[in-house]
Amino acid sequence: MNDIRLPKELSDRLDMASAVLEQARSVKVRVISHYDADGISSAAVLSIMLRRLGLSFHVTMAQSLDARLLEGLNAENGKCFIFSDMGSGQLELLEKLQCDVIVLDHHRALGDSDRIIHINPSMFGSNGTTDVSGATTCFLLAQHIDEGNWDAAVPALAGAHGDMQHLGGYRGLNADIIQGSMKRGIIAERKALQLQGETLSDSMLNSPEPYFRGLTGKAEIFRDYAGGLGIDPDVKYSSYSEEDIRKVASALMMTLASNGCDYENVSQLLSTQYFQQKTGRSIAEIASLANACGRTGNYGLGLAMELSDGKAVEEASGHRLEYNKAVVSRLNELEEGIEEMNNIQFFRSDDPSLAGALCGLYMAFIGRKDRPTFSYSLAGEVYKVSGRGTKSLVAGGLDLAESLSSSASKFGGHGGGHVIASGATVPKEHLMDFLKSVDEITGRQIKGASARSQ
Ligand SMILES: [Mn+2]
Repeated sequence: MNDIRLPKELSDRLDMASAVLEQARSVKVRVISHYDADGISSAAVLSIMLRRLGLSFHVTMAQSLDARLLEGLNAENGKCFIFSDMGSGQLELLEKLQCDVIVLDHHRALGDSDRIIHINPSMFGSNGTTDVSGATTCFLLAQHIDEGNWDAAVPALAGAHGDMQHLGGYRGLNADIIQGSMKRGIIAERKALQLQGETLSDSMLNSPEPYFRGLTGKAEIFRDYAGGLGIDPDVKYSSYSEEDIRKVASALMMTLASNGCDYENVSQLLSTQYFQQKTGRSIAEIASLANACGRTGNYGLGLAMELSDGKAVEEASGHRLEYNKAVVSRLNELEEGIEEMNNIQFFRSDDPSLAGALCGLYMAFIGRKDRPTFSYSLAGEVYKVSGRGTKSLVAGGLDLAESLSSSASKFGGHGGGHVIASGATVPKEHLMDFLKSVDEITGRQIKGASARSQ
């Protein structure tokens, strides 16, 4: 069964990777993956694949690939390295490793390499932001090696979900994986309320996604709102009638729409969801637990939770609740307003581990929609900056990967990522100059596009 049609060049590279792994019997395979939900899910896909190949391996999650990490890796002799959900931007650095290196990534590739088996579908016609994630790229290799690895489609899709690629329905290679796994009875689809937690109170008081401006985390106001709907907020969703579901969904969608949220985020509330047949677990739930594990530094637990539905799930849920409460309380503060320039909005985040998530949630649910959002956190001598846009801003010309990387390089930093979500590191004395440059480039991108379309 050939459900995933791949360009010849990409499938040639998958052949090369599978040949390298064939030869890896005598060495230990070292997996280095990004620490977010997609990266943890990538590691889960690779674990399933490597286990089935009977190879011994060791997984590490990393926040970024830098020279120091590479130095440590180089000291480990005679290994085969796999980098997942990262690496395409650091090929030159990875070329220094004295052994076989496979990169499985979907971030914008800065060049290519003869030394490295560089697998990135975005170089061969797929859109790395919407069509394929790190974990679904890993899955391409897994299913290429063994049809039996189709069970790894569950963590693969959780990774795509973690990178927000489910919004508006899965596309491209992700959609092929959905179709292939439904055909094999690995997942099933069903229309359901997309709310975290078991009751409306859980969802509205302790969950930052979706975030309802003016309601989320605000117990008294929320109770009045629920009273107005005629819904007991402490009744479990599982005992809702069809009519309850419709009533709650339409009220919440109206609230999101009146907060200016994109249609995509609004319609997501009552939408098709995918469930693992064997366990009944939803892809969205796995993604959200993986995200919380990544954000709280519980990487090993995140991986264990993806690979089994036992005690790890319970423990991960506890970390998620703590994490969610911290995010909701910070978003409540940000509702009061953040700083702006002509074309961007931005805020300081004292907790770097929350910065990217806050930035994305602020952009999607709280802030102005006519400009991208940035957060900055001090980390030693540098500021780490996260940027998030919306699909309509991207359609209007926004390219955060370009604005962040070119602005950062002007001031001795570096940056990159996706058009819609990107990051940069900037020496601390240059933060404001950097933001001014991003503001200017953003203005050009957005206005340039509207001038072209006139
Ligand atoms: Mn990713």
